[in-house]
Amino acid sequence: MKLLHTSDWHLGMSAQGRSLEDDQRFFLDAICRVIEEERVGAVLLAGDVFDRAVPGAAALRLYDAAVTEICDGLGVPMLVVAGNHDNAARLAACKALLKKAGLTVAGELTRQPERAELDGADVYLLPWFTCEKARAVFPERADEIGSMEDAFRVVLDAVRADLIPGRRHILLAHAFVADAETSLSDRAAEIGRAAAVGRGVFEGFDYVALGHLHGPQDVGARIRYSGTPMKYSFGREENQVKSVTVLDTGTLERSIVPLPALHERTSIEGSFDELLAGRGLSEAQRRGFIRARVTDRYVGLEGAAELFEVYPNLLEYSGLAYDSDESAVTMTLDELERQSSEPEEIFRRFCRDSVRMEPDEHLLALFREAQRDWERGEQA
Ligand SMILES: [Mn+2]
Repeated sequence: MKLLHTSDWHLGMSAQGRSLEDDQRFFLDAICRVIEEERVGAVLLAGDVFDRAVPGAAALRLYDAAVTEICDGLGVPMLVVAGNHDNAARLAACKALLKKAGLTVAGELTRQPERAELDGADVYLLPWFTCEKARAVFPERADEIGSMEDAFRVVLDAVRADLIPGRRHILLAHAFVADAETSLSDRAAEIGRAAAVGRGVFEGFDYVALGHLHGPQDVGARIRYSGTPMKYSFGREENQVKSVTVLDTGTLERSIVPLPALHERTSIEGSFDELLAGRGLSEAQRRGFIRARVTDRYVGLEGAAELFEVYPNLLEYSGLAYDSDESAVTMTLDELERQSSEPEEIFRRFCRDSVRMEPDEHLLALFREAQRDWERGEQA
């Protein structure tokens, strides 16, 4: 049987205030096509289904549509564990009913994790948990639990004691394994380095399907992060090929199936004019999510508007600081006072010195309008 391993959907995540709903629907559709084309027998979702504990309506609609299509439309069972971004109780609501419909959800840690018996393979569902939770669930071994590593050993000892010989043993979990590579969007992971566990805790399993880290990677011969289905940050994630992992439970061979993206993610850097020329980028990159760093001037709203003309999905931009050392004001107070009868000239000098650009007619018109408003206010 083939299992599709995915994780960290982060439904409801936005990018700089911009909804990613279309992007997320795009990868969900792509995952459904992989399930059909690869004749997948079950889908494993390793946590961080949602981006927040209380997902918004749009995120819930995406989840609803995706699991309905997978479990009901395609008739493929789905196994889901809660991640640290999910609210365990909410995710596992109506779990007994959902299980009958093909959706098995593990929300909170229990003494004996849920086992899903598939054709020739047993999948154990281990949701994200804390040391505190592990101590509460295993009070008789609470003294042994001083770190996440200890907690995993205790929790997985209980699973190992229950493995059925002759079957494939697959673990579905949300965890931070030490020495794995992190991305900018692994917010919780970066902060929680102390919560990392060694790969040794997973002894005894034929395959460990992990979620938590956003870059697809193996962290051992049988331990893998599928990574997110889309790029959620600039930087390291820009160069990752996002994918799902398809595991054959008979041969334990895996194939990595790349997922298409609605928007590429690209960081660009150069002078304002260079960036406006947009050279060196493919059309898909130019129309994708862009982080622009302007090296020769301040980028105000005017400059941003020009960049948006070239990069319709510009998410972040930065330029020289408005009040950086490099943009020292060259006018003394005396000079200012002498010139105070000519506000427009002061404004021009301000633009040249602080913002390093000559104000164009449009900007000057706005300045005059503001000046008129101010004068009217003074008289009133
Ligand atoms: Mn995550």
